[in-house]
Amino acid sequence: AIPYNHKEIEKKWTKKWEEDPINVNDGKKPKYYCLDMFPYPSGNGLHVGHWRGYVISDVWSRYKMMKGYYIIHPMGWDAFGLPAENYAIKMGEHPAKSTADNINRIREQIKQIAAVYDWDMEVNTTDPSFYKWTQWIFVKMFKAGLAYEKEMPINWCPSCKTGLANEEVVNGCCERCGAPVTKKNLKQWMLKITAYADRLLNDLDKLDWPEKVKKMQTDWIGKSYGAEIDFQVDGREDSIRVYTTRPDTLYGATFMVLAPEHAMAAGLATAEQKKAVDDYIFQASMKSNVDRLQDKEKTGVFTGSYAINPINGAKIPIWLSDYVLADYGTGAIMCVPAHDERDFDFAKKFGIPIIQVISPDGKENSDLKEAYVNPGVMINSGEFNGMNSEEAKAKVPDIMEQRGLGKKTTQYKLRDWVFSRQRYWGEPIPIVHCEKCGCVPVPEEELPLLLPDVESYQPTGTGESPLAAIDEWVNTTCPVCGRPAKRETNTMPQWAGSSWYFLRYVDNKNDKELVSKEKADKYLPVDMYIGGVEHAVLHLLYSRFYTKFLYDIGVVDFDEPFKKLFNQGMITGKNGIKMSKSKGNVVSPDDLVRDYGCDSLRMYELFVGPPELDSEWDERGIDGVNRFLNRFWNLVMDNKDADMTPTKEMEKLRHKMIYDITTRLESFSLNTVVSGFMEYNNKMIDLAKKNGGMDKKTLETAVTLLAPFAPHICEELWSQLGHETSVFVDNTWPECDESKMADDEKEIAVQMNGKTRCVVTLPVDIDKESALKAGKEALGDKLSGTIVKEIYVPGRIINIVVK
Ligand code: ANZ
Ligand code: ZN
Repeated sequence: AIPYNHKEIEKKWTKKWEEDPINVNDGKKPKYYCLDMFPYPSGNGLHVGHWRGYVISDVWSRYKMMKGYYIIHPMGWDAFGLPAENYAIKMGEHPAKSTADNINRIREQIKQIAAVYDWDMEVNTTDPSFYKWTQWIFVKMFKAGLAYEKEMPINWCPSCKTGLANEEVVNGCCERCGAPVTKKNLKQWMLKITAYADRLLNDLDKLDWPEKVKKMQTDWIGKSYGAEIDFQVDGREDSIRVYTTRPDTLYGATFMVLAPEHAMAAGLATAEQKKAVDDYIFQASMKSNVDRLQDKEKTGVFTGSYAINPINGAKIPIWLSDYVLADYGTGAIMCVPAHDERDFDFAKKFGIPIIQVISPDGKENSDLKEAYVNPGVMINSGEFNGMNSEEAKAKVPDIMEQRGLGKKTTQYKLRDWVFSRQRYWGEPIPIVHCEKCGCVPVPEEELPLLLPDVESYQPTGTGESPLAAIDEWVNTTCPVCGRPAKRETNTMPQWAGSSWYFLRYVDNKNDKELVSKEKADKYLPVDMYIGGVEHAVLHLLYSRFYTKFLYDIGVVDFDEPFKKLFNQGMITGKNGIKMSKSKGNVVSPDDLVRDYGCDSLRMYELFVGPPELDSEWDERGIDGVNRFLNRFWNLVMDNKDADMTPTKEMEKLRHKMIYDITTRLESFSLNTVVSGFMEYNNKMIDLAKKNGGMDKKTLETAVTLLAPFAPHICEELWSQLGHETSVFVDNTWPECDESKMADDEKEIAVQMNGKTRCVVTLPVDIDKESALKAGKEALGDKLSGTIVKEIYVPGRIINIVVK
């Protein structure tokens, strides 16, 4: 037979697919949108690690295609932003040129993967026809009050010379370059993502995403509940309202403290305490807030009055102290010395009782050396005893609310998004500053506001972008009043384009709308999104925010962009070290494609390990995959004309193979799909040997199942099997008949008086009488004495009881 020649085959089918695309939209098929996180066109090109995600998404796309879907499977470029600009500066080239060169090179490299991308849908975030809409969204947000300017100390990377969003600071360092981040006071454009905090949190429930990513977003949004609780003053009608983030500790409140400026402070003083209280209030008024918070030694004065703890009726002393600020919360607090450091110090100093109400192990510590601030088990807390403190934290405010003694409060960790970058290579923020009219958006019909050409695109480090140096660009007229005005010179962060690019693919040439209603309804949203986990709180949160905004203004009809998410693990170099040019451990796919072929590399990318985990690249392994493809090739070629009727064994193997491959594929266990193919290939080779051939249906089934993984070789074998059309067209994913998978014979233990003596192989549907007869025959000479009972447990045991 002809040997497997990957070079010829791959060349032949690449050409055929180009002439005759396999993913056709006939208008009748349902759509399936499978999206890759689009790459930065960096100067380093693709390595075998980049391949992995693209292979996973392509296998999934082809599988869905064979299940009858029209696939939306696009590719594009996230080309603005720091990496591209830093690269351009390093190479001494204009970023526009180096970006375009990189895109052209990487596009060719991606084509080697043979993924079914629809290149007609390509987008590039730096293309004016694309960033016109990035700017348009900003203008819409501005008009909706969601984009605003604010002077504030922001995260500043001294090395990248630009401001950063909170999400871009990792452990105090710049997410891009690793330099320690400092603070800088600058006027910033902010996006009010906090207005969407609740929706971003609640709608996570709708998503079929890895729990790990949902948890990261939940923690980042960081919604927490506190409470305001009323404490009645003992012997009086009025009460003092406190603000607390720890309502779970209410049983442990052994005193109260009011800020000296609190409106009720002076009035709480009893006759004996009046002088001391007035003195303290006067002294406190001389100190600044900063001094007050930094004072190590706590000071304070007892008012002489008491309050009633609303949960247990305890009478607790009311103090004044300057560690409570007047302008935060309600200016009054309940003090829980066992669980708050400041309260602990205060209680120790003034001899106030300390009652522990939360314990790590449920046991009380009679000699607390410091406040225990962590969650734990409730103790000394009446009806809450034994409960987890986090649960009590939610319950106490409810109870207070029901009794009319307070209310729940909410706060978030999420902050508004710092959206200005003091860099050249980004979308200009389409705002004009007018002395009379303030911030005026560039009129929508004048978009895109083109990024002007500059001579020097190096960051200035002054807090202004290089655009500020181009007078003829900066100086303009106000779109409202026509007077001289100045353009905003900051640019948008890299995340601006990537927050919505997936919407544009399906209508990338539309110059009237971001995406037409018709196309959005037909092809969006994304059904499956595949990419690395490193984007969990940046891109994946921003995209959800943008989509919700576009939903609110009626651009799209859905408010979540990505129904399902799969995060692939990284391919690393030896010892788990990340592949990078600087470490010199980058493995290029080019040589591997040349030596083994695209199909072998695709399968090996999946074979290296579970797709969701990081896997070390070991180049030698690709041999094994290549050998498998050779053996499979020979099996099909040797038997394609055998004209065999399938034996029962062949039938069974075929259905089991469909079942195993499909269930493993459905659960994304792609490495075990590849090993499954290897096992079934060996079984088929054995069967063919035993029977002098292999039936055509089994061979066709195997070729069909393997096609999403190794498309070229399967196309060739499919045509060798006599088909005129592609294995992906007019062919469907095989169905498995589970009844045909069942074994029709089974091994059954034969016992005498309950002890196993031998084993017989019997048909599964054998009747009782024949089973017992076969069992007795199998026992033969071992059977002695008089039979008193004969037992048959179908499919399991035969037991002959003798005396
Ligand atoms: C009881 C309690 C028990 C508290 C416990 C903490 C730990 P953040 O997270 O910063 O909002 N607090 C409230 N208002 C204050 C004010 N005006 N000046 C000084 N401290 C004030 O902190 C809220 C917590 O700080 C509140 O929760 C309150 O003390 C205190 F084991 O209430 B806590
Ligand atoms: Zn104006």
